[in-house]
Amino acid sequence: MLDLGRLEDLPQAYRGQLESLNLVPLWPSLRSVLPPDLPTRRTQPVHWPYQALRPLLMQAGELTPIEKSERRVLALANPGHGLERMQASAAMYLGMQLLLPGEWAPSHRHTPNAIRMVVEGEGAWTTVDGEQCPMSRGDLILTPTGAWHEHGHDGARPVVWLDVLDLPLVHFLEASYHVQGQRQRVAPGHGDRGYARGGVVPTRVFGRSRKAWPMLRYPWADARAALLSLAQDRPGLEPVQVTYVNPETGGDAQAILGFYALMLRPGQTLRLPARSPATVFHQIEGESEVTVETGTFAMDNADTCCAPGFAPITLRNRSAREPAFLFVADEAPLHRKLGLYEERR
Ligand code: 1HN
Repeated sequence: MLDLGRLEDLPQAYRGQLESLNLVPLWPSLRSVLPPDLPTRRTQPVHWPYQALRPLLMQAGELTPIEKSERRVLALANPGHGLERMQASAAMYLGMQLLLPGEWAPSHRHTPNAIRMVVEGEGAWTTVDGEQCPMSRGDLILTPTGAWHEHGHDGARPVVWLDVLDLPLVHFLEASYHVQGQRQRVAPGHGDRGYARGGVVPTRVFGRSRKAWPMLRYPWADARAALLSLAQDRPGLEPVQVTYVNPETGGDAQAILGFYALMLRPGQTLRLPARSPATVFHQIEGESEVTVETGTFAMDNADTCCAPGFAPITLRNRSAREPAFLFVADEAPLHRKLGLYEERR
């Protein structure tokens, strides 16, 4: 390899002149921005066990009223990026949000895209652009860029969900901001009812839905049934996985991050190739094991973990009797759009 010159090799006076003119020599820093063969990744494999974070989230409910927090969230931060940056990977933000009975998290919209994966509790709802989406365990609810959204809770027990946003990317692009709104009027119609059956979509006399985001709620009961049916139909199929898509286009449900549900058959081990995007796993049901490079996380119900890009990942169902269900989020749509997507076997 070429032996590149160091900054210190240059005369001090010359370096001073460069600095005063906002100029920087590339060659001393070339290897750090273009390392050989493999990108430098700040993203570390991290495991956030739900049983450890839950009491602290409930304590936040006692310490901070919703009026003082707007959104009561503990961010799942990756120490590799520095905790204060509140990012799980280069493009993904994760947070656990708590809404107590009777609370209301006011309406706003913002440029980053968000999704909610419901973790526990019944009776809460999110209204997205006028569509009121009930929240039950495992449901996926989209809040695409620019969509008004607010959360309310008519149930009796705390409700918790996992937020996944592309905030780190949008913030990095200097494009992140929000707008405060009024309580929304709920409009008739539910995308998850209109699009309840795969392969047939609602049709008007002329043309299809003009909504950019026709489906906002993906009930867990439907995704789970799709996985079980796929597993039964294809006993030899190794990855039993579904992608959350826009049912009008068949493309990814959101533009930047990808969302999937994966079933591990009893006792199954699944080896995933190393891929360029970072990946997040959240245990919806059952118990599994996630091995990233050399470290292994034992995933129990509602646990979340992340893996950097370019790392081989092995998933294993720890139960020999029950299937395990994982919710998966990744940066693949972004990598594909940018032409950066890679798999290495
Ligand atoms: C946000 O708007 C929500 O609407 C949750 O529930 C988490 C994290 C960062 C920025 C905006 C929400 C968020 C957020």
